[in-house]
Amino acid sequence: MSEFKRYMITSALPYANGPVHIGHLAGVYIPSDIYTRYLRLRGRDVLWVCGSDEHGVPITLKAKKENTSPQAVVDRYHEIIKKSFEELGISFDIYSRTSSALHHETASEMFRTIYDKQGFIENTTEQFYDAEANQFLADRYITGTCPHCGNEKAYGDQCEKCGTSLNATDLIQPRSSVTGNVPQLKATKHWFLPLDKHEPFLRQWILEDHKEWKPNVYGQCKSWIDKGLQARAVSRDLDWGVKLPIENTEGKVLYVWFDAPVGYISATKELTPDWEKYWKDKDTKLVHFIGKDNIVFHCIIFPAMLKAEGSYIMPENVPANEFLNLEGDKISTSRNWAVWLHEYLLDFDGKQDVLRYVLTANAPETKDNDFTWKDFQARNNNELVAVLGNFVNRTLVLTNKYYDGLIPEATLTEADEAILSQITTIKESVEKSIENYRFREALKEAMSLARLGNKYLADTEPWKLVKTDPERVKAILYVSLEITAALPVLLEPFLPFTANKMRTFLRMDKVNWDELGTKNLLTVGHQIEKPKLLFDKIEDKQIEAQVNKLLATKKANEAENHKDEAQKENISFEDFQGMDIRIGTIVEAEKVPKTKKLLKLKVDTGLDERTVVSGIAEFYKPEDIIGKQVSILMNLAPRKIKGIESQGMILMAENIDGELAFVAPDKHLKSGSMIK
Ligand code: B3M
Ligand code: ZN
Repeated sequence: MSEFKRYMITSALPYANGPVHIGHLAGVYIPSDIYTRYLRLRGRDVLWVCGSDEHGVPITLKAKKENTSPQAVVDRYHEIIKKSFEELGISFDIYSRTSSALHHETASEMFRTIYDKQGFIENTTEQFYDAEANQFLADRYITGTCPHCGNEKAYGDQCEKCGTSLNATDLIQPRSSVTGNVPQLKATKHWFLPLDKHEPFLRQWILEDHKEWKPNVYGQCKSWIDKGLQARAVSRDLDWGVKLPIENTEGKVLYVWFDAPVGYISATKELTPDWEKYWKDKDTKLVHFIGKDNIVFHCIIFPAMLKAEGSYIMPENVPANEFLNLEGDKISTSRNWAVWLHEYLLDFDGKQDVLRYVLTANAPETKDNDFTWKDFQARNNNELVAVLGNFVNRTLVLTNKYYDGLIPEATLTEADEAILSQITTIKESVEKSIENYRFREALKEAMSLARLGNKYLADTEPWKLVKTDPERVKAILYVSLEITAALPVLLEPFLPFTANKMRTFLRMDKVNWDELGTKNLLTVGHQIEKPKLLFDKIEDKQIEAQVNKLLATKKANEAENHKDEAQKENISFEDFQGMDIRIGTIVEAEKVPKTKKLLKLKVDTGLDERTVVSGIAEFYKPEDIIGKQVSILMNLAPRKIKGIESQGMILMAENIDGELAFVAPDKHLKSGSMIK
């Protein structure tokens, strides 16, 4: 294994502004639980910390929306999150919170040490200010268009679409989230962490010394560093957060991304007086589990803070995952488009491992992935029930039937020994995959032992042999029982509830990972339990209920959106008449090269045939729309799009999901017919 003496594992602190959903689980908490459970099974010295991230604008915005205090919001969600993690078997050594006094003290100290070492730059800059709300607009208090990808809903600190970390003043067309007003600029003093000063260190440490990091993580870091690092403000004008620990700074707090990662350290302090060993001794392997939107904070900013402070170690790896979508759509807390953990636990009582299994088997480790309820059902029925459950059940049933549940004495053939030796081979490949943060592969390999067992039973058919060759049957069941006993060891990191059940069936204690394959796990004459099923089939109606729940959400969102779209201001009839809108017929259509959305159309307008570039390529194939009638705004000033002159605009209707449809007459009209 590795040269490290101990492990410090952290998982991103969830914002306490909503419950946890399957995206969080697949991205962060299940992989880190697998990793930590595995290390514990190997007897490693490991601490795993997490907690609620209770500061930051998402919390205060939520409080405002619900007409309550930030403290009330975090108290409520902290409890929900903590409880649901526990029920899913997420085995943190501590689940703490950043509103604790210990955390405030720890974060202040971190700031103060860097401050005393002249690690910050003091600077007065112009920040956005909402005069009506009488407050500065930090981070999510401001939205606007991302200068990098054009996302119109980017926040003042980050664009969630392209992952870029932003300064509020980078946004195009900024708006206040409080009043919707266009904000003004107002001078205010802040403290900045000069990332540029740490660039040589970061470049060497990441780009040279950690080429083994996942390509998505390494790539993001490289592009950040190559773009040139800039100083980042680590203070904010807000009244919720850790108060700035310097004199005369009333109304200022630490930036949430300054205090939150320090939360890992405070949680460790809360856990053990020995915490420094885990954070300052270079024999500790520090690993941060996060989602891809947190990469820069954990690979660039937090390490720069730790470096500036001077006494901490750096993370050895940051195995960030990509995103999990839900039924083809981006998971969203605000749109309620999610499978919420606390609801899952109610709807699928006792099926924690099914969710753990599906989210691991389908984890977004290298690219974004999709969760569907159909896939959930299929994986349960075809893999957990039909492979794992079936193998274990057959072994237990036959052992009870033939030997009253006693492990038989047997003479093994070479072929039997060869099967048993697979346990070690599989164990080694699981080990390798887990150590390299490839958990879906690791699970697949662990499950391959159950597949092997199933195939062995199918090939040897003990139920047929039992009359003619009872000695052989003893060997077959002995081998099957040893496999059954090995499975809970290999599966424990992934399916802890199932592993427990299996041990109960076999009446056996926990076995250490490293013992597996070195000795027989069951002794001859040992009594096992009467068989019970490990997994049940999930029926269509359970899946339909979940799909219907999502459909209802979709409907509700649509209604909400229509309500939201307030009517525009009145215009005069003359204003309307100024627009020349006619019916046209599409006569040619082709994709505009190197674009995703654009089609170049030739439209017969009755007057002429003209070229119009239209952003409809995601919804219409060129070959399907020849001959279609559309409405065209004729007298829109021509403009160049991707080098093509577009003469007019095709009118489109757009629904809440951003889907576009032509606005067309309900019977065929001559091209050029006027719309009035
Ligand atoms: N709460 C952001 C997030 O949930 C943040 C993580 C903090 S980790 C120190 O995406
Ligand atoms: Zn963007």
